[in-house]
Amino acid sequence: MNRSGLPLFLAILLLFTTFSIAQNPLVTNQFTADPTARVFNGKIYIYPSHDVPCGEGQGFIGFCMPDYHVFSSENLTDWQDHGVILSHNTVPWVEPDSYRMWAPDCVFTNGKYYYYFPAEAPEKINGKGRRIGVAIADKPEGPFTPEPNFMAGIYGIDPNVFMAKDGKAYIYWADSRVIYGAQLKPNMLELATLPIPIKIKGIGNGKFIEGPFVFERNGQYYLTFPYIPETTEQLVYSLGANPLGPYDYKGVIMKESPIKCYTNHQSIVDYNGQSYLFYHHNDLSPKFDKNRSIMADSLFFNPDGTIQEVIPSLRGVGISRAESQIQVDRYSSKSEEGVSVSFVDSLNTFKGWKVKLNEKDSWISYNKVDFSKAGLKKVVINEKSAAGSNFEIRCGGLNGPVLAKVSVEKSTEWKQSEVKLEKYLTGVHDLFIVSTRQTAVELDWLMFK
Ligand code: FUB
Repeated sequence: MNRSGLPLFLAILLLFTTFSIAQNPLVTNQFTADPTARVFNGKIYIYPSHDVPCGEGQGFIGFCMPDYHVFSSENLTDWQDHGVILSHNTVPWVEPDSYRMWAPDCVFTNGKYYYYFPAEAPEKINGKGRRIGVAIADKPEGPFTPEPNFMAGIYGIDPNVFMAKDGKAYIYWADSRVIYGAQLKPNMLELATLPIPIKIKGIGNGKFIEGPFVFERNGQYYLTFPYIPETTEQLVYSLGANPLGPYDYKGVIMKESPIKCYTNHQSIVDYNGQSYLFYHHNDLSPKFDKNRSIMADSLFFNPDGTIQEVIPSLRGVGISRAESQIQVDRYSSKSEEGVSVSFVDSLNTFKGWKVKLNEKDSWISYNKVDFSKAGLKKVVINEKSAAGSNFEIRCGGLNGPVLAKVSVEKSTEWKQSEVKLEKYLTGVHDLFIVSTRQTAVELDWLMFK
């Protein structure tokens, strides 16, 4: 390629990247938050917000959110980043460089995709210009054209739009610790009713509420939202007989973040027969919780419609292809003792994690690896061990058949070793990696070929 073609080529690459990631977090090359997942045309689309590290004097209390990307996938493993769809500097009514593009949503109706996003307007009320705009597209990934002005009658953040089965559309948002709701006109751009605060009976005296997400299931309406009972946000839900309430508080969907992320933010969708919770924690930035990362885990309803608590996992929901780099540090389960996970490079967390098996018989498992590609006869492992070590890859259980016996040479540098498989597999299997020597070994990824 000649030199003049290179910048354009790179720009296109950066705009539309595809990546394969079956684990949590779902995006590891940038920070993402507030994931609203939607199913359009048989694909799952995620509309998150986008955190960036703040420059001098930028943003609001550490949040710097300049623009929005859209991600899509057909299998929850292969994702496409469709690039930036809106920025604080491209929407006519948004204050330039305000860095307050909070949690968005997108719905399909009237043959169009309506994208709702909160941002900062230059005109302030009590020092804040929290308004909600709409942008419209013919395709779920855009291009989106923003309306020239924000929506009249709404002051707040975190819009969520619920399309009821009877064709009515409702919009919800949060302001000053209250969730508001109103019906939308069929044009999807104006309120048809005056906003009302949504009544949530039995919620208690928690400190904060934001991020509404409403859906309907078996005739019941679910109002889900992040709620702070004491220190950081839990994801909770309430049930009601009408979209605008009143709702009855029902309980916790996900407890406070184990790594103390102050915010969380949820959406719940059904995709190919399974319900999923999309949420965020700050896994790629454990020391600074305003640089967040979106995650997904399976969600289950009880027969009476109540929701089972979701425990955040590293493993996530995607099926890993055996021939892809399998990030075993995002394990499904592990031995009680002897396993530790840390960043490969703590100065660049986007390089991901590694797992260390510290002693003999320590183990991790990694579920759902798809061996349907023919001819996989070897495994390549990115590994290191200062003293040298041994481990086995077993299949289906801790004491399952041995797939490979790996002997790791002494090295303080990462090395890739290639080992012949003892057994060839087809179908989807759970892997167990078990240390067979007392000395420690570190693993970054493994890949079958
Ligand atoms: O991402 C910024 C804000 O944090 C969102 O608008 C809230 O829901 C919370 O996640």
